[in-house]
Amino acid sequence: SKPTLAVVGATGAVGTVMLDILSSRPDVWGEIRLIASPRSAGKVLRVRGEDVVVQALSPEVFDGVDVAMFDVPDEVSAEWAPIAAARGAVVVDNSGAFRMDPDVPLVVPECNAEAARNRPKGIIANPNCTTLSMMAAMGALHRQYGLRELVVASYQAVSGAGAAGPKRLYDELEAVAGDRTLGTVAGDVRKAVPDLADSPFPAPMVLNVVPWAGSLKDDGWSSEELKVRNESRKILGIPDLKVSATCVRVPVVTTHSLAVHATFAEPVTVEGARAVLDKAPTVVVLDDPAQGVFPTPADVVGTDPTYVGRIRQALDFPNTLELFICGDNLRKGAALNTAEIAELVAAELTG
Ligand code: 2RA
Repeated sequence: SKPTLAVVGATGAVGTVMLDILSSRPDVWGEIRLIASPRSAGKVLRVRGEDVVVQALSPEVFDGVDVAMFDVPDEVSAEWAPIAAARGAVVVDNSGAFRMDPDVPLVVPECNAEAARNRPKGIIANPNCTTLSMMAAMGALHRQYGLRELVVASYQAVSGAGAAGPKRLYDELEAVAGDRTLGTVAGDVRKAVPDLADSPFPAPMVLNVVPWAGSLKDDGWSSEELKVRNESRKILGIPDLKVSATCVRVPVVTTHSLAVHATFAEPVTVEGARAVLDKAPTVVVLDDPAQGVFPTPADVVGTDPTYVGRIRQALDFPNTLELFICGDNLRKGAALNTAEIAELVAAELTG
């Protein structure tokens, strides 16, 4: 019989996209159980064209569950993923709680699908959306040329901060709409938007870019920047990969972008890289600047592939490519990759 799936955090920003994804992918699941905090219990959500009542998170709710996807804050996953695993579910967790645990595989099916089978804790981690948005493309290039160094600047969408992110951006857009003087005097945008104390962001997002995402770690690094480094190394299986990232939030609702400077062991050419990326099933090359063709969030949001454009051989750096990569942070960056991992487990369970 088909395995039972639990979706924990069904009402959140990623959970909402997950229900859409589960409704449109080949259906490998028997029962789908929707789970959320007691506050959201009793809500009715639609999945696969059917109404499903959301149940409150409890140990018993995992009884009979084969695979449990978690899209909840780190501390909720840290507490509840082991409870679900102890009740027999394989957990696919999209929080940061377990990603760097040596006993938890961190999986991107295009890069390391086989790692999902080795899960001593019954938990598989899904990467952070910033790293994940470039992995399908970087994995393909790594297999061909041998990746050695990665220097990345991110351009992250506000929905990476959860449902409060887009709400804040739309509120700020309303506050500045119609004033054609804004953005001309230092501090004028800050004065025009609602109180920043109520924002998930530390500066205005509208008419601005903000060089900050995540929380402050040692020596001035942000948690997002360290995740790009640590997670890229683990997913690609290159423990000594040199990585340096600067993570920036931009006024985009959904779809993260990354400017990538990637150095390889082998000589690279633009034509060769394009051929490698063209062959990668989930990567789409959009690269014809003469015709205005390159990936932009507004043009690719809501779709599944990883888009790559602006492919150049770095003029002053041997064996190095410059790339611009876009990926929907809620789909491949979160819900879609989680669903793909869960499907790997479902295939394994049903033999
Ligand atoms: C962000 N990467 O964009 C984070 C979400 N986990 O804020």
